[in-house]
Amino acid sequence: MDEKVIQAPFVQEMMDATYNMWRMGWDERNGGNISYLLTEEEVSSYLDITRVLRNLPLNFPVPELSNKYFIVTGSGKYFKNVKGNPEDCLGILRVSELGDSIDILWGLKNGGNPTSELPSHFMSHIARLKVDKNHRVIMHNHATNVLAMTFTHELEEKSFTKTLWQMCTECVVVFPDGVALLPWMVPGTDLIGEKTAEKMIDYRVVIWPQHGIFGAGTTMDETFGLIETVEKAAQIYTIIHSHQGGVKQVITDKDLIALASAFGVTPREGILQG
Ligand code: 2HA
Ligand code: ZN
Repeated sequence: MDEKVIQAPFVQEMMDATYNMWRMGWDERNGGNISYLLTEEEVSSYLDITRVLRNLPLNFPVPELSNKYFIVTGSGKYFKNVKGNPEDCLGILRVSELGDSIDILWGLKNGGNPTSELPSHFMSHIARLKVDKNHRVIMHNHATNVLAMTFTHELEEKSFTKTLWQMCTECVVVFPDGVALLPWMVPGTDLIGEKTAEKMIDYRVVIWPQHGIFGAGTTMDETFGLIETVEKAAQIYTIIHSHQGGVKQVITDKDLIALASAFGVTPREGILQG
């Protein structure tokens, strides 16, 4: 039975995504976490959904997610190791009817718990589902250059977004809504979950200064690609700002407006002039 679960496309996607994120250097040690909303049909094709292994209480009730299924990374698990040991590092769970506990249906085999960032993940899923019925994935990691840029760039959403849009031609097309920023906060808490989710109503990217990035999307590829694109822009920013010669030319506001128009996206208001 468990062999069958490991063959499930959604388990394979978690194994590939975590490995790729580690390979990119974004998930040192146990850094990073992913949660992926699944349908009952998907889960029941691979698993007996009436067989509950464990029930864990939630101290932040999520009645909005009542009876919803997720596959999540485990607390303290190393992304490097997920591919080799998915049943230990991942868990498939169902939120209870009242939204005050979760049933573990598969995985987290050695008594593990879901990601320490579960409040941020669950609250962000609730926020994204309000604005996007196809929403499915929340992904967090410690993307190196995004983190670096939160030391060297002012922490203001509009100017941070504009700088990212200016770094690579495709950025405004990939994230026309821009990026949101929180103040530095203690991770793993309900409070950072609430603040992240408030931003997720309007944004698919939320940056935690000096910590990392949260991305939301409808598929694993799209969410990974979103974070990858923000990270690439932040890398360009860091490279050019450590270059002695400085910046000689930029993508202008006029260029970005022409680009958005050519690709049929609407950049968030109040960032570009012209
Ligand atoms: O250790 O990334 O934010 C997992 C994390 C916490
Ligand atoms: Zn983190």
